[in-house]
Amino acid sequence: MTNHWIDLKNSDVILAIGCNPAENHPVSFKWIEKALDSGAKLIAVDPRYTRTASKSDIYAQIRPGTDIAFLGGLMNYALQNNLIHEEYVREYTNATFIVSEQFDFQDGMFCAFDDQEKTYDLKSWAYATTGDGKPKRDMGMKDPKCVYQLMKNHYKRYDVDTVCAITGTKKEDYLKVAKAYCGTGRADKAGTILYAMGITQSTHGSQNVRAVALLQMLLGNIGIAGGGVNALRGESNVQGSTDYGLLFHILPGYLKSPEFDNVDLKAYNEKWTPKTKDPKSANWWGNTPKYITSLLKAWYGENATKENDFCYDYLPKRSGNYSYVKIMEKMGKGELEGLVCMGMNPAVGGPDSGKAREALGKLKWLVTADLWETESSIFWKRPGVDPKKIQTEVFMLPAASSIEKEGSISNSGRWTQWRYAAVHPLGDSRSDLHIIDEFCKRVKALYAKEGGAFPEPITKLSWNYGTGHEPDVHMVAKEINGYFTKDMTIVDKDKTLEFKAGDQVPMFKYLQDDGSTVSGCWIYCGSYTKDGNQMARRDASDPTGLGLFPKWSWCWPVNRRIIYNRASVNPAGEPFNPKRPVIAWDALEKKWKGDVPDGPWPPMKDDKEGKYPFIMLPEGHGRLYALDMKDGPFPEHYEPVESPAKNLLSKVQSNPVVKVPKNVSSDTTKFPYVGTTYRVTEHWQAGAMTRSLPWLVELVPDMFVELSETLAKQKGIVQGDKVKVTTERGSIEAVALVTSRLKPFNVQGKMVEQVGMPWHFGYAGLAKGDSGNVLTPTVGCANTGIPEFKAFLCNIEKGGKGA
Ligand SMILES: Nc1nc2c(c(=O)[nH]1)N[C@H]1C(S)=C(S)[C@@H](COP(=O)(O)OP(=O)(O)OC[C@H]3O[C@@H](n4cnc5c(=O)[nH]c(N)nc54)[C@H](O)[C@@H]3O)O[C@H]1N2
Ligand SMILES: Nc1nc2c(c(=O)[nH]1)N[C@H]1C(S)=C(S)[C@@H](COP(=O)(O)OP(=O)(O)OC[C@H]3O[C@@H](n4cnc5c(=O)[nH]c(N)nc54)[C@H](O)[C@@H]3O)O[C@H]1N2
Ligand SMILES: [Mo]
Repeated sequence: MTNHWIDLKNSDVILAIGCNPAENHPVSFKWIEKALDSGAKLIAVDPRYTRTASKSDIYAQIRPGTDIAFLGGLMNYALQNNLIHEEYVREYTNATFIVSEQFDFQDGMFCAFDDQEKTYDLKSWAYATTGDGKPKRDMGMKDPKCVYQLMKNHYKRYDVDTVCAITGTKKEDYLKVAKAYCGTGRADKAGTILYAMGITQSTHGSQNVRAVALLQMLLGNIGIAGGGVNALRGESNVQGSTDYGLLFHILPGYLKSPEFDNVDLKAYNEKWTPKTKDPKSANWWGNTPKYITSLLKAWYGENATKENDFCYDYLPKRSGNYSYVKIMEKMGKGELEGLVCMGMNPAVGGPDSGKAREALGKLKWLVTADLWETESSIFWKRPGVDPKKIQTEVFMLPAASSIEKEGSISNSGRWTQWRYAAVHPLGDSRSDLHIIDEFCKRVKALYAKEGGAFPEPITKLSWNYGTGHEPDVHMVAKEINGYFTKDMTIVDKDKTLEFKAGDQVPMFKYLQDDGSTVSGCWIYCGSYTKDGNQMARRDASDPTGLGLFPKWSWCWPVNRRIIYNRASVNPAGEPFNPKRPVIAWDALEKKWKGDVPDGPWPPMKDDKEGKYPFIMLPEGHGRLYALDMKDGPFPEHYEPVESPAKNLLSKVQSNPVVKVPKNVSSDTTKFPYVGTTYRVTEHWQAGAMTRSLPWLVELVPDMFVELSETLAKQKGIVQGDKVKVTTERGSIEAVALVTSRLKPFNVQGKMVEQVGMPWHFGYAGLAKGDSGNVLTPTVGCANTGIPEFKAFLCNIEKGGKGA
């Protein structure tokens, strides 16, 4: 989230699109209700009439996978009806930037596409530059090649009738949404967009998120109280896990993981340190060398020296895609020997789970660290297989649950809160930290004894978290924050600061690229300082009244509660909305008041020291037009890979950059219905956590599928019937739930039915049932690889699998 949970109370209009907070983030709903109590409007955009929809002022039904059309239409509405926040757009976004002559868009395709490789040449989308290397701009936004005009032209095609023919939304509902939401383009109104899996789980998921950001920028809604682009993060601490680099393409703190041709630290820094010629751009990623060096010092300690490139050689280099889908593909081909699954259940959670279960059987060994026996740990005795034919050796490590261990946890609003163990771990179960610590120590000892092809990345690791039975979680947290490795004097403006070797670094602006600082995750620098563990703070004072609670826990970066907050003020530093100021420039004291500003510099208007507000981009301006998305600078509507409809906007049916596997089918005679998967309050994820608890099992005991009254009638299905649902991947059996919450979509004049289902079931635990993911396709987003779980084609028949 750019903002945070409590900030929802400051919104005038809340647009929940592709998320169902009432069921999946129930605590957040308290803040939505607070906003509603103060007169805010809630809009729910969802294929199903959900519990969130039931509390909304406006509900708009949308066909799965068509959010770019929906959001693009809203952008068009705002642009055509002069509802944008013009000053914000002109000053803070790249609307005024002029794009290179080469850029072009024709009938669904951007320029420079390689049909063989299915990739675009991203360089063809660059900005046009002036003689001194700065981007060319037209502050009047009239130049036909400026981003504003290109954008206006692009979304002109997204008129209300076309949009509704694509999304299946009723025109009157769509117009209500457009009017209410685009009304937040005024300086004194705040609109927030909440999104989650209905937006991301798509072959154009990242472009869906971009569309959300574009609309928010046009309306001047980023950086302000009650605004923002707000992803409702899923599992507790999923925010923390991405912050710490759990994904293959990033290291802790969103540093890029090295690519194969980043041959040494110099080459890495060259590639990943953006440059700018504009003195008004803070270009914060310009600090990359400091953060990567401090990270290497955290990992390799005294072994990391300037002479040996701080052990950069020990980092793995990537030359392809190592996302979940690719790992499973490799596993299926027998190319992986072993797999460690810590708190993960791929036999149920991943797409095409029939294939995933087979793939697990190709492993020599599998380790699961979990609270429960899961479908993954007993995949070898799943229904329909002969355990004797599966050779995989499975080790189950009992893990301690969240309430049995101490440590930090980061919520969607980037607040990192310290928690204490409430009870001792049950039986022989151990914390994940303990398990990893043991793994590491033992593997290190093995490499030290036996050597190997390249043992140094392991043997040279600096690994010391105390001598107790449990590793010391405070030592880990202090290392993440970072400390000085030698005595230092730092001059910061008018202050001279003295630090001793071993002192905690107070904030990331003091991190260095010469080995004199250690920091395990630069964005968390400031979380554990000489003043102690900031994450454990519990002071409930709220001086601004906006719910920022600056002394409650700690939030990255530098305890800034609303990021990009310099965009909440005009170029002179005055809040756009004086009633809800996040920050304001005090010209007498020459400093910002309110939230921690996005950098200490004076307002942008200041000729000498002023800076643009979007400090993480080299050009300092929010990108209405992106330079680095694999599938285009503007989000463009494409159909999901399996779709009942032809793309109405161009001849390009689905995302051209996505490679499509064999086992997908858009044969609507075989698979006439749109299938979609989602969560229910009573169950959690792949189900290990809830299908073993008798109380929850009693509430929702069976795998079910939901269908409309019209489809039920057509198929002769009644409530409680056994039904069989089939896709190109496989079939499942479930109990029918006939409901008026699901309605067919009007797709270009033809009614298309939907079949909805949870994905929480499997063959382990107390409540057993077929898994929704037997049906879903292994095809993912062009930029992230997240699978298209929300839109596929299926058939439904009365009777179980035997039918
Ligand atoms: N009780 C409970 N709570 C949970 C979880 C759980 O399993 N159980 N899981 C947690 C996790 S890890 C996550 S990631 C979050 C996910 O939270 P959400 O994203 O809210 O979860 P979903 O129910 O998967 O999807 C949200 C909504 O998107 C709708 N949808 C489907 N396709 C589309 C589409 O194309 N466009 C739009 N606009 N909407 C669409 C679905 O009908 C659904 O109502 O929930 C977290 N909270
Ligand atoms: N069809 C479909 N599939 C989906 C989705 C969807 O919307 N539709 N959503 C996707 C999403 S958003 C997600 S996040 C994934 C989730 O997929 P998974 O992560 O595979 O599913 P979980 O059930 O959350 O698995 C977490 C496991 O961790 C264990 N666990 C809990 N606490 C701890 C702990 O402290 N330590 C350890 N070691 N283990 C612990 C639990 O018992 C559980 O078995 O599924 C994805 N799959
Ligand atoms: Mo998730």
